[in-house]
Amino acid sequence: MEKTATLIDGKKTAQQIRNEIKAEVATIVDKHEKGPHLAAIIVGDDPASQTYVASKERAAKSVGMTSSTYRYPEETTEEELLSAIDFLNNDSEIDGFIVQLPLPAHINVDKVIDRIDPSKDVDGFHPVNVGKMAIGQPAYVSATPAGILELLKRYKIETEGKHCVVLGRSNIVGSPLSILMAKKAYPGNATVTVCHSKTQNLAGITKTADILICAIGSPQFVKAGMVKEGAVVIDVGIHRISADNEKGYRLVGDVAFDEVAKKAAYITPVPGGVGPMTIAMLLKNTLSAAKKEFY
Ligand code: BQF
Repeated sequence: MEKTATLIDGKKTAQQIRNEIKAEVATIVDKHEKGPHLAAIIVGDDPASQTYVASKERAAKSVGMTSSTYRYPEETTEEELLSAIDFLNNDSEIDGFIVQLPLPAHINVDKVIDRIDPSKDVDGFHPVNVGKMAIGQPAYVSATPAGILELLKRYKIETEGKHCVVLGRSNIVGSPLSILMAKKAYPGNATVTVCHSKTQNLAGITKTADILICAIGSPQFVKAGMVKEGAVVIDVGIHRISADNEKGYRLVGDVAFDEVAKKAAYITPVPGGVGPMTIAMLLKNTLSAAKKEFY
């Protein structure tokens, strides 16, 4: 028998977290007669985004939270979207809300995120929350990086002194992860390298990673030859590739799973790895919002 990596089960871990949140929500409902309320704004009809928002709504309800989704057509102007945000900022019934990304090209995403009240920014995308996270103050942390740290913690993966290579430098995943993994904390205390589209000798660097976090946005980009024997491989990618099944597609990550699993010590699958954790951590942030933990 050939050896294979231990699977880091995000689906199972996310279910555990939802159970923990559900118990806390029940306590809040007992005391205040209402649960935390998460709202979502979605603009346009991108099928993947529709799926994500539906998952978030279902997950919120599954833990006893209230969930409201506000749907706007593709042609919605930036001004209209900003007004919708003002409305939710000022609605005391809403504990936290998200604006589903990506937005249509005619809308400036930075302006939109800037408009969200930081105390309701459960996605942790507002510059105030990003800044606080960066200097170690209590803040909403972007759900995907938070979910990855939670997986490392629950699987008791050692991070101190390890070389953590982050592939990708997005505002939502790569950048915050690189900051968090370098912090004096657990998980953290790692030596962090950020790689991106201009990185020279990429495979030479990834091969030195004890922990390899793949968030480049290119399907099955990371091959076995880029991975060190015994590495921990976290796959943040999520891509629909056409397949001969009912849906007409299947999901793959940024990692060529089958070949990399033979080399890694631990690996997250796609689906069922980081994705479900992203949703669970959004609920955790919403619970924090209802408890007014940070603001
Ligand atoms: C799973 C996202 C790119 C751009 C915008 C579970 C999700 C995905 C996969 C999910 C994502 C990706 C979300 C699985 C939310 C993660 O079982 O593997 C859940 O819903 N995600 C998003 O809201 O916006 C994105 C990826």
